Amino acid sequence: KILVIGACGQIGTELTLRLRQIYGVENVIASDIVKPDNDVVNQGYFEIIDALNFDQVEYFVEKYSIDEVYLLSALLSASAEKAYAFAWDLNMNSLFHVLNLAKEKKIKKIFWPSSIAVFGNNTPREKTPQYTVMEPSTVYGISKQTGERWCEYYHKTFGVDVRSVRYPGIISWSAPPGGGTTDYAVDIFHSAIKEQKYHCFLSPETKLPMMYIDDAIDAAIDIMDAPGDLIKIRSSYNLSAMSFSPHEIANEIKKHIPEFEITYKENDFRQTIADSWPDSIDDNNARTDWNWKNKFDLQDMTSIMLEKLEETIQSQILL
Ligand code: VAH
Repeated sequence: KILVIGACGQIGTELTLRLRQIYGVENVIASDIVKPDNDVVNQGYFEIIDALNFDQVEYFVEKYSIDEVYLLSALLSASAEKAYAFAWDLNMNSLFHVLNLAKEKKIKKIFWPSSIAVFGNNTPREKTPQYTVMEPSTVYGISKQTGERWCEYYHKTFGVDVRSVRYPGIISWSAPPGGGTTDYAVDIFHSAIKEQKYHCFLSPETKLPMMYIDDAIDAAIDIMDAPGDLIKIRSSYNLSAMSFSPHEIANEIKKHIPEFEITYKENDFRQTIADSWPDSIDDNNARTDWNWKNKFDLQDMTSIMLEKLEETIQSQILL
């Protein structure tokens, strides 16, 4: 049985639906701190769990005889800067609760996402290596780097089978943007369809590593399905799919919506966050160890996002 904690977030939403397709609805329990009216809640088991409440997590792990936990609850980069003490508490202690349940042998396997936010201003920006300088300057990045250290420690010291990947910015259409710096690349599609224009909070040449959601979900499931002895890195694996700037994604959108216009906001606090992150990532270890490969590039993603959002917005208008 699988428990998804944070199942209503950007990754959790699509991950839960895909896990139910693969393993059966009855074998995937979704949970979050809120209970929205969506497919995750309405199409299978759902429980309200506060990831910070150890007793609650332990209760549902035992109630459903959970074997694997996908822990996705966290405050993302921009939100975490506005509530740093809570972000540290949520991002770290939710991880400790799940690591400790595994240490006590109450769960067998954990997936926990890290991020390119673990890299900082002194990290090499192009094709950032798996092993390099890591001086994160954001609350979110500090919590992800620390979390990686604890994942590796619990694996080495207590034999906990925890697996992790460093996600780039993730682009998806089914869940609303969740307070990330890279979420401009989600917002831009909504605005392009609704208003044929977008006021971007990052500057035109801000190049960032990005990934379409289907590749992100594949990575989580593939690393969890891989035989344990292939997972040689127990901090977190670099992952890469594509890199683009606001200028480049705007030009790709214009191929579909010629009248689309982009303007740029100056001095947004998220520019400082984005400037501290790499331009591109070397993910050779993940490709070698457990056969990771991305399938979607900027062109694929843009046409899918516009098509899916067009449908969604049209259906909402009809409702
Ligand atoms: C954020 N989407 O923007 C997340 C991600 C690399 C960025 O961690 O905070």
